[in-house]
Amino acid sequence: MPKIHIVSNRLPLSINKNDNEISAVPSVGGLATGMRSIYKDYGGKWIGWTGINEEDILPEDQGYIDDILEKNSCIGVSLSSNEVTLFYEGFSNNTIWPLFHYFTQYTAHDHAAWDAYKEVNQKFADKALEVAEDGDIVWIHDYQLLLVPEMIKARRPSVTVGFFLHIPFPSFEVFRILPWRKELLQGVLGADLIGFHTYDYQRHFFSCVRRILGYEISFNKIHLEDRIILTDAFPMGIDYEKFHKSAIANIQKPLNEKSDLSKELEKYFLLGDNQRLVLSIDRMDYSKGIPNRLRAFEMFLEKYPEYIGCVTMIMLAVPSRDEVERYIQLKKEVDELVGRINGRFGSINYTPIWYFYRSLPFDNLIELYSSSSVALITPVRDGMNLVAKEYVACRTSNTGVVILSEMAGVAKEMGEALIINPNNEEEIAEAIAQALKMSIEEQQERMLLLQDRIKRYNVFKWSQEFLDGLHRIKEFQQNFLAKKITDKINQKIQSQYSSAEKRMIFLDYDGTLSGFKANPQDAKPDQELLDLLEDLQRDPRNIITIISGRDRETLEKWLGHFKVNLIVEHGVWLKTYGEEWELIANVNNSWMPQIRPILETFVDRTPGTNIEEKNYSLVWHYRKAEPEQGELRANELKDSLHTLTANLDLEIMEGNKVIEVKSGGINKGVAALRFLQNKAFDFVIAIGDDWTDEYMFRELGNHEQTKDCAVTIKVGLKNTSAGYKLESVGAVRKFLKGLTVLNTTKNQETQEV
Ligand code: GDG
Repeated sequence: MPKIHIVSNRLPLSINKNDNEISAVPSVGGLATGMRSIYKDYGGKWIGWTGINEEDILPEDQGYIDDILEKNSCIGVSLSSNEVTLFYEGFSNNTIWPLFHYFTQYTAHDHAAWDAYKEVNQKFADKALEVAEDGDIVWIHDYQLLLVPEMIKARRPSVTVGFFLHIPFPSFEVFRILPWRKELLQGVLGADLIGFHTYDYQRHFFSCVRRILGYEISFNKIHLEDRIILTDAFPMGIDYEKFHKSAIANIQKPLNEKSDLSKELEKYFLLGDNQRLVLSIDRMDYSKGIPNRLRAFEMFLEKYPEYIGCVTMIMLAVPSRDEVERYIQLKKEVDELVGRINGRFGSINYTPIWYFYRSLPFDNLIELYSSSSVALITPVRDGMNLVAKEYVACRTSNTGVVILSEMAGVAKEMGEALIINPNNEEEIAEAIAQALKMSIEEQQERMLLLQDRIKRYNVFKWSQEFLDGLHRIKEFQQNFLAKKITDKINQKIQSQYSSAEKRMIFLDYDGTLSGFKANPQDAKPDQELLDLLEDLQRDPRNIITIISGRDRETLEKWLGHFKVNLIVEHGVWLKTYGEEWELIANVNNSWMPQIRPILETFVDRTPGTNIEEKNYSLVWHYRKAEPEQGELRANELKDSLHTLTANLDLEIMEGNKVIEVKSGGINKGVAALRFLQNKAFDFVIAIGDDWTDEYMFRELGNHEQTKDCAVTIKVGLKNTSAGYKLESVGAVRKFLKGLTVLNTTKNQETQEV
């Protein structure tokens, strides 16, 4: 059974060193809870940083730490204090964190931090590679480790790699700001499955992948050069039962077992029937919208003075990154606001805000969730926000109201909450009043729906769905690779090739022999390709035909000096080497004046697009257009053309970022057969990458003369009627090179004989 390994910045246990004493405490966070059962059940390891700087570990501590790690199936990544500063506090928390939460003004661009990020990501990857064997699954978590998927995939492609991002993925306009945007995207794309909390984050990611790297995306799959990968939204859940049962146990606790906090809360409720608590829990972070929340609460007390004295906000702010200037400033602002509000509305027996700047034990957390009438959750950005779900799980009476920022991922799943814009303080103030006035029936109606959903899609279901996604994409990849040319198949083709006396080699040009370029003229043959064609044509048994959608002039200019035949404009023109161009079929171009204006309107409305006029076809190119708009317009154009061309005997062809209109009845298949007619070839190879080549694959595969001796090869991973697949232009060149080597060997042998 394949093992499942987890990689995250921190391990599921916290190793601390206080007064030279080492201690370890299991983490209680959602990630640790969700993953703990998985990696242990599947015999895997958890790879992460122990939390102690390398320099602080004495040689005598090491054995003890190793022991703890070993017992918990963990592998520690050791980091120096400098690495922690640059990789963790630096690039992770000073660059990615603010940028991904839309705080562009806080985003640092520091080269030393980026270098450290790369080096430390490599350290994590190396540790994972020490344990991950062929066929294992490695599941990597979060923004600190964006480069690890690619680092693992490059060294061990047989490992299935999953990646989950716990924070938002920002829109293209924000992500593009990063100087290292390409590297980060390439890094994550090493994964086979990439998971986000919401479809919005996934959508933003797609947009960045399309615009920055130019990869094609269909539904939720991304087509890389040599792989297809899957992305999906998996909203993370909580261990619902744990929270729910703890809340029940809390109610049933005998007085002598109650915590001090619990006793204080009971005293508070004894003050009167109207006493209500509004709860706020977060890390002290600028993304959490704490000042807005406080100002909104102030506005609420101002507008609804009847609540002064009986509504109290409990604010738990857990210290975080508290040595960083920005966080010190935030803390100062929050302290001042709390002081101002308490000073303004407080009295001897009323403190409007109970403010805790510390972390509380789990049991206290449950007590707060259980006792509060309202959960006030107003982050300005939040990947998910588990506090909202935990509050719902603890509401054993099915009452209570959640006020939720629309900027938190969790808002997508909690439509029954009161959804607010965190920047609209007035709206938040109104929502607090609405929540406090809401009837018990309405509260229960909303709460039951929330509970039902959150209970069902819990953290275990979440992790299981992610793993199912990984299996799904693996299966899909395997099916897709079913036609891949393996070493064994390659040997078979080579032996057929070697024994053939007269071979025809059909080669498409763009996307087959040469990669796509933004400007089509830049795809002219490079030296490697020229050498390759030179080697292929040298063998007198080979006849090479370049079969392309390009125009006559370009191909003749680029390749006319070789001993090759040319078929251009998808089969309109044909040129046997040494002879004149001939028209294959009776085509006309009288339709062009009718169709050209339509294409022109699309050019006018879609920046970055242009029209190419060939002798017998018109082509609308949209490779340089903004990708989503390009796709949208391409669909529109196809629609318009289909209606208009119905009576004109035209064909509308969709190539790679092109829509081409040409006279009907001509295609690469018809043209290829024309070339083969009455000629005794005993071996045919046809290689092409887009659907215009499918005509050729089909004709060669079905035709009496060729069906037994044609090897048809599709470049790329899409469905095809070709017999085989090669993943990229590089692979095509390597494959052909392999054939030319056979030429040389055979020729040498002949000479030696
Ligand atoms: C990321 C994303 C995403 C809080 N105070 C105390 C305490 N907590 C616990 C809560 C909750 C967790 O911390 C906070 O969860 P969040 O979801 O709000 O945020 P993070 O885990 O910091 O960060 C976030 C999450 O990953 C999961 O993908 O939701 O958007 O930023 O579980 O209960 N726990 C204890 N004492 C406290 O004082 N014991």
